Amino acid sequence: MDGGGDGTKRAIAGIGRRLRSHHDGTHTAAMTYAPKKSTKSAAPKKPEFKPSKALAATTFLLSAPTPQHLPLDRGAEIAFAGRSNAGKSSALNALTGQGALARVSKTPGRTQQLVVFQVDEERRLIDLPGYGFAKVPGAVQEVWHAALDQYFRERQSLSGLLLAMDVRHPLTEYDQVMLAFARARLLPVHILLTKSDKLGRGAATDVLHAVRKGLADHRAAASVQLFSSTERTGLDVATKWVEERLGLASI
Ligand SMILES: Nc1nc2c(ncn2[C@@H]2O[C@H](COP(=O)(O)OP(=O)(O)OP(=O)(O)O)[C@@H](O)[C@H]2O)c(=O)[nH]1
Ligand SMILES: [Mg+2]
Repeated sequence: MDGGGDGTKRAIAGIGRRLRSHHDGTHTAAMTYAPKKSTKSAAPKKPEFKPSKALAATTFLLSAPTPQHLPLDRGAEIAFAGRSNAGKSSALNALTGQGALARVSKTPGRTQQLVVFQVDEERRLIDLPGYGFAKVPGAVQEVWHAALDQYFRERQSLSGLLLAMDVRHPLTEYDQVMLAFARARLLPVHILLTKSDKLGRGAATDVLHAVRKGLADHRAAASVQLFSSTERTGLDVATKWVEERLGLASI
């Protein structure tokens, strides 16, 4: 069985390679990544986290099957995007301090619509369906990509993209498509390297640095952090970013 160390080296080599291949217009398969050895004793204690008052007030508003069904395009919203099963809905729940606000599932591809949560009358969080799930039929994926494309091009109130990537599978081909969408409209991006509890601290930090370097090498402007919904780590930094993008920081 592979240990975390070998897996990390392979992963880091893969990040540069995949960013290069994306720029060449060629595509490579998503890498797989070895889980950490089960050295449970190294697990850090769960830090105390109190969600911000504003985010704690978030409520479910509606599920939109297409961008046309979204609420009025005014105020500010943050989209939570990422590969299927990356931990988008879990991150949304962790940030709002509400365990069951967005639906979390072991079955990839569960969030099928644009699920809208209202922070207040002028601010929203949008839980987007995950992409890249092989069992979703090609035709459905195409419709979905067209919808995403439209959403990113036309949505004026979209103020930031929170991109969730499993720390064991960062910067997949679809993630790079999302980064390209964001770059095309100069949309600020913050990357959560999710499920960081699945790797040892050293291995997770190596991935963090490699992703940062990979993005810088390709002038893809995005902030990046390690994040774990289950261990509740990285929540302060992520909250700050969300609040700044929603214009809540100075309130
Ligand atoms: N260990 C660990 N598991 C997590 C974490 N975050 C999410 N998970 C698990 O990963 C699975 C998928 O989580 P979701 O939050 O539903 O992922 P999603 O990106 O919203 O998935 P889709 O809506 O299907 O695209 C669930 O079984 C979660 O419990 C984390 O930080 N650590
Ligand atoms: Mg989801």
